[in-house]
Amino acid sequence: MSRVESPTLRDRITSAEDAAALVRPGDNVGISGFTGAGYPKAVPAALAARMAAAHARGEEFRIGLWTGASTAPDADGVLAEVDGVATRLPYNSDPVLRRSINAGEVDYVDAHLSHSAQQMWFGFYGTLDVAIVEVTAVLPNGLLVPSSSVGNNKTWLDRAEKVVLEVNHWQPRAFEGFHDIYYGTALPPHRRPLPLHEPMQRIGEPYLQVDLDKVVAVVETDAPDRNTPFEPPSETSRAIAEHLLDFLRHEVAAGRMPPGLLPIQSGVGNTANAVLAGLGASEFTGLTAFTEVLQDAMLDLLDDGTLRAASATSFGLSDVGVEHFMANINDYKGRILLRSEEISNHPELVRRLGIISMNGMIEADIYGNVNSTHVLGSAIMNGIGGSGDFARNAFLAFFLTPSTAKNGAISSIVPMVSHVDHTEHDVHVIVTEQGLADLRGLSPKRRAERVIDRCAHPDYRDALWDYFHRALAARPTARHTPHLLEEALSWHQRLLETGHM
Ligand code: 0RQ
Repeated sequence: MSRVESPTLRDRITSAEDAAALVRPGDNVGISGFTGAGYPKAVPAALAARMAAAHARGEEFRIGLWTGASTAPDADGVLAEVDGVATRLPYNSDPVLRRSINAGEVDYVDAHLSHSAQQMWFGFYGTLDVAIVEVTAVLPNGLLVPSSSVGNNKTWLDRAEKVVLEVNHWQPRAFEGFHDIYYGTALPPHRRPLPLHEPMQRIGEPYLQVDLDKVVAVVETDAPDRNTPFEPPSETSRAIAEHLLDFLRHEVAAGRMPPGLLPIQSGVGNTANAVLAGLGASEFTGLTAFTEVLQDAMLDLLDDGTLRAASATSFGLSDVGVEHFMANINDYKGRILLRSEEISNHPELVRRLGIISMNGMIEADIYGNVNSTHVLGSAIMNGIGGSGDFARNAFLAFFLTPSTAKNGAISSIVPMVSHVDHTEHDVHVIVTEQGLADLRGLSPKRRAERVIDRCAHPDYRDALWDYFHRALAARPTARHTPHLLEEALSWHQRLLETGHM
C-alpha cells in the first residue's frame, strides 16, 4: 500500500530517473541524511548515472551537495565516484569523497552542524535549487512523517526551489510521533529564547512541512539505511571508558554534579561506543542524553535503564541495532525524540542543560588544543561535525583518544597540534588509555605537565618532557605558553619522513 496518502502528491509519483532529470548541472542540492540514516536511497544513484553519461559526452555535470551530516556510499559515494560533487557541506565521512576533497577536486566547507541551517538562512551559501528528502510517509493533508534522521531537512524543504521526496517503505511506519520539529526559529534581530528546558521537552510538531506546490517528484523506495557495524570495545577503549567513569564518580562525590549526572552527548566511533558500554556496566542509572546520534550502545542503555530517555537528530545503528529497534519500536516511543540539527546541537540549549560532552579526536597538544579533523595539518579526515557545538558550550567537555595511532608509530599527544578545532579554552578533560587530565582552572604550563604526565604514552613521554623543558628555558620573556616553533612543526614533519603517514 502506498504511503503517499496526499492525493496531490500521489499524482506526482515517478521514477528515480525522472526525478533525477530535474536536477541541472551547477545546481545546489540539499539532501537528507545524517550518519548513514535517512538519506535518499534512489535519486542520488540515478543522478550519478546522468552525470556519468554527461561526462562521457564531454559535458560538465557537477553539483553543490548539502546534507545534514555524513550519508552513505549510495549517496555521497556514488556521486563522488562520477566526479559529480563540486562543493560539499557541512560534514562528510565517505572515503571516496574524502579522497576527492584531499586531492583538491572538491571544495569542502567543514562547518559546525548547528551553524549550517542558519548560515543558509543568512544567505551565506547561495540559493538551494533542489531538496531531495527521504520521509517515512506523506499524510493526506501533505504533512510529512520524517524518517531515521532529521538533520537539516526542515531548512532544505523550506528553502529549496524544487522538492523531491523519497518515501521509503523500509522505514517503520511507527516512526510517526518520534520527531519534534521546531518551526519557531527566526533571524536576528527577531530571535527569542528557545523554550526548551528539559532534554525530552517537545517544543515543535511531529511532522515536517512542505509547500506542496514545490514538490516536483515523489519516488517510492524500499531500501535500508547504511548500517555500520561497531567493533567490540578493545582493551584501550575500555581503559578510556574506565578513566572517564571514575572521573564522573569523583565529580558526583565532590558535589559538582547530581548522582543522575547531567545530560550526556556522545560522539560517534568505536571509542565513544565503548564509553557508552562502560556507562551501561556502571552504577549510573536514570540518565538522559541530549545528543546528535543514537548509536547501538544508546539503545542498550535505554533497554537496561541506564538511560531514561534520549534526544538526538539521527540514528546511527548497525544491522543488529536496527533489527532490535524495529522489533521493539513501541517500547522506545516517548523515550526517543529526533529534532532538527539546529536544535539538537544548539549552543543555547547545550549551555542551559549543562551537557557532558564526550568526543573523539585525532590529537591534542600539551596545552590542551585539540585537532579533530586533520592529519598532518592538511588532509581532512571527517570534519568538526557537532563536536564544537557541544564542547564549546558544555558543562564538561571531554576529548578522548588512544594515546598512539598507527600501531604506536604516532603519539596522539604532541607539542603543538597541526590543526586546531577546539582551542585550549574549550577543552576541559583529555582522556587516553594512559589516564585522564583534568585541565579546568589550570594555566598553560600546569596543563602541559598534567597532559604529559597523565595522557602521553610512555614511549613518547620523555620526548614531550624534553620539548617542554627546552621550550621553557629558551625564552625567559615568553614563558606563558612556551614553544619552539620550528621543532613543534618538525615533530609532525618527522612522521612524514619516517613513512608512517
Ligand atoms: O584512520 O581508519 O585510516 O586508520 O583516524 O581513528 O582511532 O578509529 O577513532 O573512530 O574515534 O575517530 C577524530 C576521526 C576519531 C572522529 C575522529 C586516524 C586513525 C583512523 C579514525 P584509518 P579511530 P574514531 C558527533 C561528534 C570529529 C567529529 C565529531 C571524528 C582514523 O571522532 O571524526 O567529533 N571526530 N563529531 O588511524 C594520524 C593521529 C590519528 C590518526 C587517529 N594522531 N594521527 N591519524 N587517526 N589518530 C558526530 C558527528 O558530528 C556526526
